[in-house]
Amino acid sequence: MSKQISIIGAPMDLGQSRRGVDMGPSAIRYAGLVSRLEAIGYEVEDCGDIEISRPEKENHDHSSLKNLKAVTETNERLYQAVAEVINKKRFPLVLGGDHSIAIGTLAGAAKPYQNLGVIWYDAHGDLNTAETSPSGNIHGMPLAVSLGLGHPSLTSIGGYQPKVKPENIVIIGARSLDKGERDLIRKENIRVYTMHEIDRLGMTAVMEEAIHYLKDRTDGVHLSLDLDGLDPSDAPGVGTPVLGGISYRESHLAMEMLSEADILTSAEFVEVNPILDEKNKTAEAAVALAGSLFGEKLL
Ligand code: 6HN
Ligand code: MN
Ligand code: MN
Ligand code: MN
Repeated sequence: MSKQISIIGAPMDLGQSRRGVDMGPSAIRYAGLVSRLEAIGYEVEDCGDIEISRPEKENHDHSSLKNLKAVTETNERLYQAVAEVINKKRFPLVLGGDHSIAIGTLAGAAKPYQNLGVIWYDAHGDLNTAETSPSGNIHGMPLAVSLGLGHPSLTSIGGYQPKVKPENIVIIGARSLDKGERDLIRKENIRVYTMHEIDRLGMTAVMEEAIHYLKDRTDGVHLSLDLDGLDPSDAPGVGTPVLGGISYRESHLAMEMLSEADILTSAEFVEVNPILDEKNKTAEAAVALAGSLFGEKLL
């Protein structure tokens, strides 16, 4: 992994309907992200936040997708920002924002690779399209978009598609999947470690398997960490909490194992909503997990 990290804030809340997640990057910075990474020995550059397009009052293309135009424009900018960081041979660390920003992150992160692996750490699959979505919220769609499925203005961001192949994806922590998402997972045979596998095998075995699987078939790996993958008792500041999630300790273990495996080429932390949080607990969890992910050691 590059010893130089570039942080990009993507304070967008237009991919869903609860305000406040646009303050996620601030809350994560406030919780001490930069100094935490510097203390491990990284050279850290904070690029600040990308510009977020304003939502339109009316849905001018009459699409069922909420704020499609603004989400598209914003992700085009995020794509550019991530691509620039990678061109400088630095490690892109993107702070959300709701999970719709993964569309832009992945467009940038996947570009230099033939087979980018993706670890999707999340309570949800985020594999909906306009046809299967129960909500019309684009934050429930970024993984499908990255597979080339969904609205053309989203799938074409970055000028190429798909960004990732179904066999290069591992979903960890799933416990809420919509019907269309389950159908897609079965059809494409996407590897999913639900809470059942985490309970049954334990996080150690799950991560060993996931890492081994990705190592064999990919030439880079992106971690997309949705804080709602964690249990709401450990990460209450998220817009779509689901009971029965991954614990704080299990999450640290997962990050430590990723650090040891040294396979990551990009990462993002999303869905931190300070308005719904308890004393910045979720942003603090994000920073602590980033510490483990980037190799922080107690002794
Ligand atoms: N997230 N599956 C639901 C939907 O509206 O499509 C929830 C999506 C949650 C998305 O947490 O990033
Ligand atoms: Mn109209
Ligand atoms: Mn998500
Ligand atoms: Mn989620």
